[in-house]
Amino acid sequence: MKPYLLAFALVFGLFAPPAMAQPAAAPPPAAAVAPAAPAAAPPAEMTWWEKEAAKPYVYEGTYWLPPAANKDAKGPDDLFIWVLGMSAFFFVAITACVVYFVIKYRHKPGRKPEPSPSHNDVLEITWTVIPTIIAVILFVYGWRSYISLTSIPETRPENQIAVTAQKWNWSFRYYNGVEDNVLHVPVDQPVKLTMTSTDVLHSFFVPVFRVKQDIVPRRFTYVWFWPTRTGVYRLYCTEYCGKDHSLMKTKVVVHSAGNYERYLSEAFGKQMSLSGAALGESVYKKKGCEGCHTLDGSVRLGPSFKGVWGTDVKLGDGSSVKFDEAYVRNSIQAPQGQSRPGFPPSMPVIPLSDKEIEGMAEFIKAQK
Ligand code: HEC
Ligand SMILES: [Cu+2]
Repeated sequence: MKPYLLAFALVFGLFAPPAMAQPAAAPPPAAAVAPAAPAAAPPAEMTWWEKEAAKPYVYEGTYWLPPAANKDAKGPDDLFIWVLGMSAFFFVAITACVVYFVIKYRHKPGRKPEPSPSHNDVLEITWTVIPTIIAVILFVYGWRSYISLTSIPETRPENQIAVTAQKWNWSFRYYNGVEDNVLHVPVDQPVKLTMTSTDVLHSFFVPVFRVKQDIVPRRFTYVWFWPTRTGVYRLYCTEYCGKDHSLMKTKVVVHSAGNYERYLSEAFGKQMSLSGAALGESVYKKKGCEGCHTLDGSVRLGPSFKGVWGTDVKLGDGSSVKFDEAYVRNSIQAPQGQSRPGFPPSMPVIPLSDKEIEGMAEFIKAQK
């Protein structure tokens, strides 16, 4: 670490407030007595696991990493403290020597500079042997935690979760077909993630678990952890993956014993019961369409779905086509087949079932 960064870390790390300041409560509106605006449509009923995920984070942000909630986090934590402590020690020691020598040997009238010694065996052996020992200790520590991070224990099928990262969305798929944007895991059991990307490099990072792993298109990478505490924690993408990289974040919900199984079976029931526009909406949110297609008319990577149903769509080859069920199906199954001018050919092939495609068409039809 560069000395100035370390100084920064020490100053801000030690004096940062324990939690990010919450915005002050908004003052009551001046026209509090005026009749309330017409109430918006009541929000759809939340399931218990959605309410669980909507709870506040167990740890709010500070400069430091939050306390670990993974059985295997001691290695990386010890190493971090070691490196930080050593950097702090050498930073202070070297700076003190520099200041001392600058003052002691400064130029004075009548004092002649002395030639530097050309050779000093004791000194040279010392400054080779001590750093070598330090480097070897760090290597052994690092190697040990690397081995444990990459030795994935046997887990039951329920705890093996498939992760798809895409611009700019996370999708978690469980063994029974349940899909979610929030990662649900059980406490006190090893969990294994098998991850891939549909587009560019992404990276999975959950600070409380102290695990970070790149996600690579057309390849699978793995990560595992053993949650030790229930609650809601942050999950980030830590690979710069384009314009909305900073929004590519979600949550991990660590469930207490039994609740995870309840989530799997009830979410499965809910998913199977969806059809039509409700299924389309769920696909829109869970399969990453939301990352590129808005519902409010604004353009992200792809065209918005607002008010497009039944219109004539101008295609790149000059022809035009009606926005109907067939166009939706073609756009999803062969995204580059009927491409539109002004949009990059960046729509990925996202496999959807016939029922999901029909639901998607219903959902787009409903965006007036
Ligand atoms: C990475 C960005 C991206 C994602 C994710 C994405 N799309 Fe697209 N989509 C595009 C782009 C860009 C176009 C327009 C270019 C083209 O037609 O080839 C498009 C076009 C479409 C069209 C035609 C719309 C029109 O106005 O012409 C439909 C329908 C569509 N996408 C549906 C979906 C669905 C459903 C999903 C989710 C399962 C999805 N898209 C996910 C980028 C994306
Ligand atoms: Cu990303």
